[in-house]
Amino acid sequence: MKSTLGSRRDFLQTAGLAVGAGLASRTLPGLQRELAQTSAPADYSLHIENSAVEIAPKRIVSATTYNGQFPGPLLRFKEGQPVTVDIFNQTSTPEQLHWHGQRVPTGVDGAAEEGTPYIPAHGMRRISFTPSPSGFRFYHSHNRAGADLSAGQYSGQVGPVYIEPKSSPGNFDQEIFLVLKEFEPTFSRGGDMDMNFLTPATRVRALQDSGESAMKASLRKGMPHGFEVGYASFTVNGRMLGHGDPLRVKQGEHVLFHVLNGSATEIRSLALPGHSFEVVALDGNPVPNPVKVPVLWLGTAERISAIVEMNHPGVWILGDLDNDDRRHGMGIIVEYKARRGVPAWAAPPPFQWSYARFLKAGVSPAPADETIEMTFAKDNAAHEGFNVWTINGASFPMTEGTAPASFHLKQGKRYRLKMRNASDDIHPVHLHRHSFELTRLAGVPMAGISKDVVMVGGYQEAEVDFLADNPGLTLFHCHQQLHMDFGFMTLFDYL
Ligand SMILES: [Cu+2]
Repeated sequence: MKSTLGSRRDFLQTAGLAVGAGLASRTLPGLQRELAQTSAPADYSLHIENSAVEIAPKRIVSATTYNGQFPGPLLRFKEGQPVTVDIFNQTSTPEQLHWHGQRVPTGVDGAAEEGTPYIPAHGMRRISFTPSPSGFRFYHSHNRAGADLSAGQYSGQVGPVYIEPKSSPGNFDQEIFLVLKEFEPTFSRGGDMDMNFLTPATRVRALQDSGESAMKASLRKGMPHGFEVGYASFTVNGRMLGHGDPLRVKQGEHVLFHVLNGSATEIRSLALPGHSFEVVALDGNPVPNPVKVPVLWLGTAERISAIVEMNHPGVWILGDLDNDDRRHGMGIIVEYKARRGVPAWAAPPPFQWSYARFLKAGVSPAPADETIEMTFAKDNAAHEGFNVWTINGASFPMTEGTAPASFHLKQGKRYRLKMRNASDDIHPVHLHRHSFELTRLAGVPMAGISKDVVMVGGYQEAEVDFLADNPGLTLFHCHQQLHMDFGFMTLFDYL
């Protein structure tokens, strides 16, 4: 069994001595002073820095990265085994590093809204926490980007985390991490989100009427469509299709792929001609019913772990279904041993994504103690040309600071979040520091699927349940950077 991050990076665990050595070579007095106060070396160290990233030969983008590379180093933790991480910020902007999908306290979660201290510009923070739950997680910047397309998750601040379970994760011959990410963002007018891939597609009439009348009223006033973001280049593990090392496989091998959509704003899909993916985990959490699918579909920040049996020898493109995005780099070559030739692509048979494929029939969720209702709405182009987003009529302040919590939890209670999307956009909705169970999507009841991001389709309703078991301020937001930065956030607190 070998483990690779794509094909070109070994995971990095900085030895204690290297922290000191690394520092000695830097002339940042503040860092040295602060490190001198810390006694033992940290288990891991991450350096936030501005770097050149070569996404294809002679195609170099400038990005903020972790440890000078994209994606950031794969961090392998052990479930329940405490770790310390030194985070050095070598940029001139205070930073937040968020441990997405982990059950951690507010002081280390990495969200200013929850009160996590910033990693100061040209400074550092040492944090300690106990990684959990096991499975595929990730880390990323939680800075607000606003109108700055070099900030937040638009740049290179994304890296994978794998928390090894106490029990065996299953049988496979090779484990491959894939981080999907676009570069060179630009603003455009009007939406291009294709959500026809998500089923069921049932829309709620009342939500549609309200969203469409708001949009018509805005356009009638002469407002343009709000800004959206597009990209010039697309990468898998930081390389455009055809420009990194291929993934090398052997016939008969079972390859476990851990796929992360590290995009700031986009939905991604992935297919490998002639092969199918047995989905074993969503957002790092094992699914009740692992089944084979021809296509993976991931909203922003979603993860899928899937096993592929390599039973169709050749040289193939593992790539996005979107022809344009794939031609601009969103793919990676899979090469069977002793096979040569031009990598082949073939569109998969028609397919639609549904979370319900991975649940066991006839299971119903536990009853909730309380239901919290939320309605999401869009105020077209309302803030300097950007759409403003509201939850129950209120948008989160656009300040990079905190705000009073809007929802109040009692520890130990099970809550049902009933979300109603009165916009035509699809939203990757994320809850910090807790996992949730999908309990109803577009009218279909379900149970047993645990996630930390759920795609809520345009004019659809979704329900998720979570246990209030991790006290402290808890951020809830849409993970689409343009949406979260312009109001689509709220806070829970514990009473
Ligand atoms: Cu959104």
